[in-house]
Amino acid sequence: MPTLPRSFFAALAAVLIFQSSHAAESSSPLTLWYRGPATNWTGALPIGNGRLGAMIFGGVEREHLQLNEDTLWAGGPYDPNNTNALAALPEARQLVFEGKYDEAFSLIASNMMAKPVRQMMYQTVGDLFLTFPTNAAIENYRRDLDLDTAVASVSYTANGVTFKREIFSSPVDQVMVVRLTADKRGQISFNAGMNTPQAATMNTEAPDTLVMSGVNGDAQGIKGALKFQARVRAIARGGKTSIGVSSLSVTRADSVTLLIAAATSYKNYHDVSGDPEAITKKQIAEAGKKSFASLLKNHIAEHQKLFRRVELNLGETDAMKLPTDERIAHFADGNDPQLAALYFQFARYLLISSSRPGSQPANLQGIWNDSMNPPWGSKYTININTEMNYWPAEVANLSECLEPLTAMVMDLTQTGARTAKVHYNAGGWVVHHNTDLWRAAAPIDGPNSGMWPLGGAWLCQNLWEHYCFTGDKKYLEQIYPAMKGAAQFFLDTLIEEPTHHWLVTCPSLSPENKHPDSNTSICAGPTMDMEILRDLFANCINASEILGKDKSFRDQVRAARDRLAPLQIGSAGQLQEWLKDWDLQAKDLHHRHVSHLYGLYPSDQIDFRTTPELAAAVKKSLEIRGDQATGWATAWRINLWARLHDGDHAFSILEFLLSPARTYPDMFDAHPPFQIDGNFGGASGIAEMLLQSQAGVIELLPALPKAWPAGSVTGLRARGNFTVDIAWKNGRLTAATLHSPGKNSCQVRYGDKAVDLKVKSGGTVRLDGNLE
Ligand code: FUC
Repeated sequence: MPTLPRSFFAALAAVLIFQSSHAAESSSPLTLWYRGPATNWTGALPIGNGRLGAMIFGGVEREHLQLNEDTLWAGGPYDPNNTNALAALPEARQLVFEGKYDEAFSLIASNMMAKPVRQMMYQTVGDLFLTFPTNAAIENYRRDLDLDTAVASVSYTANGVTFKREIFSSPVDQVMVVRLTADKRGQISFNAGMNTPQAATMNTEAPDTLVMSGVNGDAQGIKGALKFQARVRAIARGGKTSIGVSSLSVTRADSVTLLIAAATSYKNYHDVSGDPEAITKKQIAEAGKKSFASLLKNHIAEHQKLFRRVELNLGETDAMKLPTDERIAHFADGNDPQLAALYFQFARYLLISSSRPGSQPANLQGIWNDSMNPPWGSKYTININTEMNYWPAEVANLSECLEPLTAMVMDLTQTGARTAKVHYNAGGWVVHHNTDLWRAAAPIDGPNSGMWPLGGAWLCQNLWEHYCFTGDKKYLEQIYPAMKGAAQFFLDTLIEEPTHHWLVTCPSLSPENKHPDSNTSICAGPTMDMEILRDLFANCINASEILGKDKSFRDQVRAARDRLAPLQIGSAGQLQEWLKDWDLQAKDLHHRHVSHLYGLYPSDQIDFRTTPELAAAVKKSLEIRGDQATGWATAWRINLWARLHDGDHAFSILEFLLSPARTYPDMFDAHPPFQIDGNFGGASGIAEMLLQSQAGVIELLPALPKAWPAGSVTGLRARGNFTVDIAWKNGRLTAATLHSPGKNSCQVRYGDKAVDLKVKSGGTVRLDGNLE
């Protein structure tokens, strides 16, 4: 047992006991449910196993599953680097330092952007339609998604027969499963067919299989290089199964299990030699050997291993009896605290379903996209969006879900090394504000968003956080070369600005915000760049010390860190977004990006207690920016207000995020349009209200809003390898439990009381609410 100060034992009786409130009841609090089929895509319900996903519409006469596979993107391996860029770099820098921003913009636009100037997009596989011969009156329709089992269901009664569909995407068997049953025999009849906007052919294979075989398309002059295949096999009990040229029908079966597989020839960003036919055939054959019951059991067990780690109870009211879309419409009226808990758990469900070891990272839409040309290509935008996708990964106890992001960063160290060389003649590696399946790293779209070389450095921060939460030294060894390479690029490219002789990035920008001195965002040394580099450099110094290597590199990094431009407070008392005090004259005072506030969240350079002046400046900046923005930008503001310890303000922004303006009926975040980052940022915001662990302190209920007077949470994670359970009543902490697997220590804080804990060996420490 760990040693505790005596005061902690005073009221040790208050032990937390949490009942599993979400067992298998039909209307469990962890269920999204609806009284009718989805009328459009953002009403349909998402399932996924990290890689293979579907949106389920739940129609009675026609079921529609819109299908995705996370490696089906346009194009093929390509090198977007622009060999003209390097020659233009010195002049671009000089123009920026002379304040000739518009001229710098033109030079960058014509010489320094990627070729092609846009990246490849993520695309749909297509659709599976099941058409049922129903024209009877329907009763008792219900469509739902149980987050605890990761199973979507549809049920209704027609002609006195109750029909049920259960649908899931199994991370174990790598297929999607649709189970159709009825409470009377011989009632299941349907036709199945697939559609796709891709270049593909539809075939059947006797006796029971539909096959879609296709190739992906060209984009921006980059040739499509992927083959893909989707297969649907019907396994019926009773009745008759037959195939046509491109469709399949089942008549009068007692029950049917459909197995759906999809794969592409993508192996990695430079190898597309996979065999999707062999892969999907094998997946269907293997799954076909198992009973539905065992497929379901495997699926649920694997899902719950991750999902059940965290339970959140914010209070329950009668509003829970309403369908989810009605609850979203009324959340801002108050009195539905459980909807915030459901939103939090939905984000955890989405991360588990869109990012598992071996899959691609969650993109702008996770893995769910019905288009060939989705908004922003449904890519990886890394000037906020992809990083935000992973904000809840550690605190919400889904550490494993980070693995695809780590793997992508490892790829980017290779493609980004070439971009560093070609565009900057620098060592290390660099990625600008976007990347795609092919790990393109050069600046895209246009100078105002693309000329930002910090994307890779920011991604390294997500990886470093994984180490901070887990203390996993092996992982640190794995990612250290990526961190070092990211830092090396900046050691080679930081440049002294003429006024104060600080080291700055140039050319760069404060993500997507135009400054007043021109019609562009191009500038030198924006605050966010300095903050990200201060973190990256500090992490490299720490890591090299922990791993006992690279002393001279460490010294170089330390020297550069000391010369970065400092944080500055501007004339309105705000945290300056740029080197110059431009904030109040900026083109858009309410701009969605709050990049310069990175220092407060996700970073801990600015802290409510240790740097109160800077925290006050952040507050001022937030007040100027306003509370309402796009989905992800609204979510970011929640995290920031939570870090300012203003729970009521954070909650009022959450009310907006959880309103129909920013949340679709299926609970997907509305940028608008749909973008998944808001779901993830919203969830991390809720966690930040209940638990924070930056700056070496574990803080309990730092920003508890009045709207959640009583509740409990178990299984949240804190930096330093702690798992934390907290309970509260009447707005006051009643008890907390900290678990740690090994020798450990930390400072725990609640309000203005703090205490140091020393954990001699792994175990559990229970605290009551009276920290003294
Ligand atoms: C950034 C944001 C946009 C959008 C896009 C995908 O560029 O500024 O709002 O989220 O990414």
